[in-house]
Amino acid sequence: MNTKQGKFITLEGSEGVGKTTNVDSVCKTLEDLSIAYVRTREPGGTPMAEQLRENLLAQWTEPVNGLTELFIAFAARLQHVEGVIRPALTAGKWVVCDRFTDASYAYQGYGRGLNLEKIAVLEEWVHGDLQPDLTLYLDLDPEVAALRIADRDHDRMEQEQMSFFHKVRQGYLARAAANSRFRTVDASLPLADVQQTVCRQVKEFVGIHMPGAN
Ligand code: Z5A
Repeated sequence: MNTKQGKFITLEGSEGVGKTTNVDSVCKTLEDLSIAYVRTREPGGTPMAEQLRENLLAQWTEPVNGLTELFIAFAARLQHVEGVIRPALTAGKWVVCDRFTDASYAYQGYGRGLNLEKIAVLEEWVHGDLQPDLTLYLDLDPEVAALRIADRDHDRMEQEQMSFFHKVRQGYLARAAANSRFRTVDASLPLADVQQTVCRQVKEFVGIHMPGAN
């Protein structure tokens, strides 16, 4: 049963769009409003889920099946939802999460071409009663995003072809168009502008759900 009291905010987008940077902005906004929150990420958020993340992103000498990626993501998610997200929300804290199930649809569904209905079955099974309340989707041309992280070491997923990341972006745009909890942010703007938009979106959301907090 879902007994959550806090609110669940997720940030989504392809690699290098600025999710981690803007999670900082969301957390700062909540702090300024004296709202208690837990910051976390996917895959990850618990010791076991972090280890599953390493498996997902590691270089392997064997081909990695998209379905294997999906099962790893959902195994990590189950640990994360039950061990961190649900307890925090039940305790009245807000949760700010860098990626969640929309990433499975975008990367494994649209990117790898897995059946979206089968992903929906896993979603229902693992956290059917628990969905984000607000999803900030940072939209950016993957070629521009790649330039932003060009000087970093690239993990297995980041070494995919550019065509893969274009499919991922199309997936996110499709989900953003279909779900009212999404707010799409133009991540091609200068960082200060993106942060201002993110901060405004969070404040608007807080204004609706905690009118006294602003
Ligand atoms: N994955 C999956 O396949 N299935 C799933 O279900 C889930 C995940 C949950 C790990 O994600 C991988 O897991 C990911 C999808 C897969 N694979 N890939 N590829 P991750 O979130 O940990 O990894 P990431 O997407 O690669 O994150 P990142 O590289 O850390 O990027 P980011 O967080 O979006 O960006 P950033 O670090 O905040 O910013 C990058 C740089 O750009 C940095 O220098 C910033 O200062 C700069 N920046 C940020 N914003 C701006 C603007 N507006 N202008 C200019 N420069 C900027």
